[in-house]
Amino acid sequence: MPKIHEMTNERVAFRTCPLCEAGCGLAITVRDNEVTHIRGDMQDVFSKGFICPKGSTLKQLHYDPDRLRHPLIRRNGVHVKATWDEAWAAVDAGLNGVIQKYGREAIGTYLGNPGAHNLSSMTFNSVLLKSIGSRQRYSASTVDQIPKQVASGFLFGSASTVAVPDLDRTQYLLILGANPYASNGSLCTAPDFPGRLEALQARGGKIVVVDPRKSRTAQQADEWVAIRPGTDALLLAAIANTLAADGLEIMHQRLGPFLNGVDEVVQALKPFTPEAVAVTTGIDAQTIRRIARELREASSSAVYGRIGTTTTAFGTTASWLVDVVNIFTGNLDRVGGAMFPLPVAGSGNTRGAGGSGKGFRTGRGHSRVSKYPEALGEFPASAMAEEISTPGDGQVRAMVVVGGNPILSTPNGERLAKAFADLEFVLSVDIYLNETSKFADVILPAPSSLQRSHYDLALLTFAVRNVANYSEPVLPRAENEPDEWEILAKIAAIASGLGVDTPPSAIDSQTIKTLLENVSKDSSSNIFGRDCEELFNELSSSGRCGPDRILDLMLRIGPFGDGFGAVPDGITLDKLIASPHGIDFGALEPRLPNILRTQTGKIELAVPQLVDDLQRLEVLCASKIDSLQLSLVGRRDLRSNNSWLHNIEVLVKGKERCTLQMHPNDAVRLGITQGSKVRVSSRVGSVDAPVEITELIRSGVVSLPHGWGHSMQGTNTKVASARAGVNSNILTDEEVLDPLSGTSVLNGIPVDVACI
Ligand SMILES: Nc1nc2c(c(=O)[nH]1)N[C@H]1C(S)=C(S)[C@@H](COP(=O)(O)OP(=O)(O)OC[C@H]3O[C@@H](n4cnc5c(=O)[nH]c(N)nc54)[C@H](O)[C@@H]3O)O[C@H]1N2
Ligand SMILES: Nc1nc2c(c(=O)[nH]1)N[C@H]1C(S)=C(S)[C@@H](COP(=O)(O)OP(=O)(O)OC[C@H]3O[C@@H](n4cnc5c(=O)[nH]c(N)nc54)[C@H](O)[C@@H]3O)O[C@H]1N2
Ligand code: SF4
Ligand SMILES: [Mo]
Repeated sequence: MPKIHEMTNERVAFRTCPLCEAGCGLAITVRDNEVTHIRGDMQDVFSKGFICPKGSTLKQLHYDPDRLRHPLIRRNGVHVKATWDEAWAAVDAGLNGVIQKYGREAIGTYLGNPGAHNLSSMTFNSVLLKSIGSRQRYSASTVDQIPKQVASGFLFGSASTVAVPDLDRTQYLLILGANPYASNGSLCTAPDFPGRLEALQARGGKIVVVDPRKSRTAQQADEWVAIRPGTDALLLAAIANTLAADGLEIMHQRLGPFLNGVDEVVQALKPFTPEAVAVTTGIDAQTIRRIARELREASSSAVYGRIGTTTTAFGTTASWLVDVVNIFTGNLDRVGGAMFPLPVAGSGNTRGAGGSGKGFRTGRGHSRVSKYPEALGEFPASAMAEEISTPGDGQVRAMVVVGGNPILSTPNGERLAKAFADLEFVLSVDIYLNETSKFADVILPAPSSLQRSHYDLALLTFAVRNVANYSEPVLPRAENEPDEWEILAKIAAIASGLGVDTPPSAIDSQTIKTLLENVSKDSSSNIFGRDCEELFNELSSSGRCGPDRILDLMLRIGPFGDGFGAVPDGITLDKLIASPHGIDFGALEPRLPNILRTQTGKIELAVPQLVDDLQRLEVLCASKIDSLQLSLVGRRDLRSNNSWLHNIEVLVKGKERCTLQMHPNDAVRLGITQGSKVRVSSRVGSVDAPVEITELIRSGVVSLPHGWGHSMQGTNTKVASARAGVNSNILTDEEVLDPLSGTSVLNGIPVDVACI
């Protein structure tokens, strides 16, 4: 419980920061229910006091006058305040109106990034999707990490089984397309990622960073490899090719019994010699060979790829090859290598008997217009605009957007904005009136993150230690202000036809009862055969409901859980609450073969989709390079977070961040001078941005961050609009995707730059 100093009515509450994947512990001082300051929680078992400049701004975010506290309804083109009853009536009329006219397929959904950091969304988004009952599902995944999940799904049998670098113990780390000094890490949950990298170097280890930009991480690294954008799959193929040519004895010794398809992959990688890929990647053959040998000879090594590898035309293949290299060096599932977390709650790979399973598939359906295959139950975000604009059966006529800003976050923002303007009904669950929610007929405001409980159900499944950390709400909600899960449950009730008067609690009880029934039927579960009614009563006896009750269940049936008494010293939510700085369940341990869910019970190295894609990769390898063609990549800034922290003055003040970085050679060639404004044009659009000439980027490459472009009419984010920047996704092309995962190509966009 928060510590209360009775005399001053001051308390310190502990809470995990929900802004990025690092999940740092915060110590929040509250006086008379007002937050006075926020600092790092020195006792947090994982972050140990570390925070970045964003962590303390949960306070500014909470008090931001532009943050929505009431529903808004659009009347005659203008958003006006509404009561919750009015808003629910409008949601009912809007959603059910479209369902009656066109059927359920006419309702599309976009689930945005903050949902991955939000216990309400993690427990109720799936309920919402089910009740809407449409296959028109979109999310931030297809502009982000889904290639890694598809590759992992094929290899290990489950898309949640992602190997993470064992940061605290590895002696050699090859990072491709990630800049944790800015992002604080992704698909590798590690608070104070920079500190962990510095510790790696301090213990004599080596870090190599592959990035077209000399990012802050590349500057700190022992070596920077300035790759040509979009060619990481080639580099990785050549590293794997070298390892295979040198001999795979260590791999066979350590991983032999778990592997299927090694020979096939080795054969398919034959064309990708270091010499063959050198020109296209821009990396000489000698360097590639040396890195391959360093990876093999290091006492432990791990390869880690992120946004710069996933959001490219070969995102899935590059992600697969990351693990092929980890396997070929014998470092998969090994201390100091790439390891599998054992999540305390909520992971698909801790359920069931383990060792084998149903395996993983994509393409269980195709999108209506471009016939893109489904992956993880969704279609590419890039297909949203055409699905909205193309007439015919199944055309999307309404969108439900939860915590997302796709107009700024997904390709061809201008086309998508036009499509959104044409929709018959848009519902947004958001905290701002911004570039996407401005299209909404109804905006339902989620409470501030300080007003709700927190547990990182998603991100802790990718953590470099097995950790659990729960936070209680720091501040109370206003009377009648629903929690976000209640909003989601109520939309679910309305969409499933239960009527606008159905209370969220009805959906909640049904959800947890279904969960209990499913788990108690699983013979490998620690509550197999138990009486569901009894367990339901036990879970509810504390008065708990909603996400907290679901979390309690997930903890108790998890690998460290108490199994409702079956394991007396096991974990429960009560025990976690009694440890406000979190509980550390230790360093990662090997999990093969139990973690596998492939049909064969082996790691499937040579899944046909992946091996076949190497032919497409050969075409890239042979493609002619136009040395005058500039290539656009993105970047992140420590003081920004995707599209939505730009309304916080302390984060955006100072030098302009939305600049086009360019190498001096290119600037001279194009007659461009420092600070001048240039027009950047691609196949789909153009934007004007100030130039920042810097040696910290490979020549031929330019970089613009995403998430900016706050100058649209009809929004209400005053601070952000005053420093609007430009939307880099006006330049990204919705027609260019990674075919295996449907992920948009956000890096390596051909662009022209000219003075204006
Ligand atoms: N060009 C380019 N584009 C990119 C990327 C890139 O690298 N380059 N990165 C991509 C990646 S990795 C991602 S994850 C996406 C992110 O893109 P989105 O999924 O669109 O997410 P955000 O931009 O973070 O927008 C979050 C929205 O949620 C709202 N919000 C914030 N907190 C809450 C909350 O607690 N509840 C609710 N309901 N709403 C909330 C915000 O106001 C905002 O409208 O962008 C992608 N787009
Ligand atoms: N401060 C801050 N932190 C964030 C976010 C944020 O917006 N701001 N967003 C969060 C989210 S949603 C995510 S998904 C993570 C992402 O976390 P990271 O993946 O670490 O994201 P970035 O910092 O964009 O780093 C990507 C790097 O890839 C490089 N790159 C671009 N193209 C290529 C290429 O073709 N090959 C290679 N090898 N490199 C390339 C870019 O120059 C850049 O340095 O960050 C999270 N954390
Ligand atoms: S690194 Fe991420 S989790 Fe930690 S304080 Fe900063 S924004 Fe929050
Ligand atoms: Mo992301």
